[in-house]
Amino acid sequence: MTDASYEEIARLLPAGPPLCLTTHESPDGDAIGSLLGAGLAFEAAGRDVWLYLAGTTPMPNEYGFLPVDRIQRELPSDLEQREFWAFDCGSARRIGPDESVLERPLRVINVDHHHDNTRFGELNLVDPDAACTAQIIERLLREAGIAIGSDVAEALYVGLVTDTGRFQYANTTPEAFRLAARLVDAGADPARVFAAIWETVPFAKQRLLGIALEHARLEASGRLLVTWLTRDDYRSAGADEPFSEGVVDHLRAVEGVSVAALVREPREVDGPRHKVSLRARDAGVDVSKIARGRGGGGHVGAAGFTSNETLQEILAFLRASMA
Ligand SMILES: [Mn+2]
Repeated sequence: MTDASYEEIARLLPAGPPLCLTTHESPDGDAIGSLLGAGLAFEAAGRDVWLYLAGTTPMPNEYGFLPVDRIQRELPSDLEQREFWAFDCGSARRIGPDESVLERPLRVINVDHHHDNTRFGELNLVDPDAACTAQIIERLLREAGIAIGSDVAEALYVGLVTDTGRFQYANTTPEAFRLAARLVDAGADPARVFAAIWETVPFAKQRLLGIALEHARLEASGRLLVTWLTRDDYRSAGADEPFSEGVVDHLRAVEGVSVAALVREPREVDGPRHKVSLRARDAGVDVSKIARGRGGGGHVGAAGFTSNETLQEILAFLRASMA
């Protein structure tokens, strides 16, 4: 368990053993963009690359314009001969339910920007100042002298534009804008990315949002806005599991709210009973701390946890966390 520098990790890139790259379950734009951006760049540099995502949850359809068909849902049969790189995973649990996977590869390299990263790799490059994991990857590629093609640039741009809330969140630093400029120079198309991600919303996803807004209620004197989605809600909206991504951001926009929470039933009946997403708006509340109180984690402003508690028990916990 060592903290590595950019230079040390960049040195591993030009040549080495076959790789298995992965990211977290229920992947967001930074997860998918980082996995594909790194995968395509490493491959173009001559590396043997297997891209892996645990679980069977369908990929969010808004990222379908990226080459997501490159991502395998099974581990490679020769995992023992591969180096395993995890992107955007704050802990080993984020990779998937079976943490013993990490015992099989040659070694594990953990590349992430979550401030509460557990350093589960043999080498850990954790940069909480990076707006997104894609930013860390772009810097690694530059330091390794690996050129960024337009496919890589567009995947990394997706990580940047989604994790910064389209350049609106507090992590939108001058470096985030400089990175955007470099990626657009390298061939990323912001208008195409915007249209693909934000103007292709399935009607069922808007219906699910409608149900979530209808359930929403203010707690803790209006500082907490919480809602929930059951499996029946997904069914009645005709929605797939990833369709709830973004719901919690709509809640956060409500006047006076400092924490927004979505409690939802996952599709798999054999897993945890609930998944909880948290967003904070004011700097005074660290939602990753609330999430850690139930074994989860994340960023100060965006975090989550899974729970076997009932909805009522989770609501009571969240209310108490706001006290
Ligand atoms: Mn991220």
